[in-house]
Amino acid sequence: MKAFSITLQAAALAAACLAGAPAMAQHAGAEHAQHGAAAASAETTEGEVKKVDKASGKLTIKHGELKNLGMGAMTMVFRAKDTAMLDQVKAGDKIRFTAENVNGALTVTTLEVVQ
Ligand SMILES: [Cu+2]
Repeated sequence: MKAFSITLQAAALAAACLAGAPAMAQHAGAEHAQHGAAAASAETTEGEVKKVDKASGKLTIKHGELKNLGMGAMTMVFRAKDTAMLDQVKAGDKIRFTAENVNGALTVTTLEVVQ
């Protein structure tokens, strides 16, 4: 009976590890994208600027799907890679941008206002 319950625990542990695997794979992918060669392959995504916070170097974007981050459409805060980006946009602007996971911070790495 004791051996049986230990086997169950081992199985539960294995299941937990498997459940964690896709998230780890995603992180590896995002980190890989930071290496120069793969960075260019990050697709641009359409978004709408909701808020620009120059003091904290962040901007809120209502964005479409971000395949490279495994993210669906949502409104969220991103860090700006370059604070100069924050001078290029204002709330209400339609943009095309690329976002990457830079050291754990979701960061807008390129940004272009759509006319
Ligand atoms: Cu998002």
